[in-house]
Amino acid sequence: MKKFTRAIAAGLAAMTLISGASLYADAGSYYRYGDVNNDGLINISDCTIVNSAISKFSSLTGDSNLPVEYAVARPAVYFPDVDTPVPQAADTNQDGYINQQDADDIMSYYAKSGAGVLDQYTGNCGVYFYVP
Ligand SMILES: [Ca+2]
Ligand SMILES: [Ca+2]
Repeated sequence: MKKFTRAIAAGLAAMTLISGASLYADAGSYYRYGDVNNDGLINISDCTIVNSAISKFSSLTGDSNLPVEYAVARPAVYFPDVDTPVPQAADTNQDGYINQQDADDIMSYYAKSGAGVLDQYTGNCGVYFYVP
């Protein structure tokens, strides 16, 4: 038990070091897949935001696969009602496109989270990633 506690303490210390380092480097930030509006929650709002970004791109191009770099380059076009959007967080399966699969993935995470069966969720929602 003592060993276990020590391992946790070491882990926490390491995490503190990592977050401290990124703070001083002032390079970028950590975000979570699925939390597109960056409010700390992954819920129906994020799903709605993703769906409206896809629909916007589709109305402009006829294509329902919004490339992440387009969304990053023009957040005001694809996320007009979101103060601090994180477009990269919308591509939950990390295939380079924001599309229905990602919206469904966010819904799946949200539903499983609400039902208390998050252990059955197998996607990337909730996983931290770094934006330089
Ligand atoms: Ca959110
Ligand atoms: Ca995707």
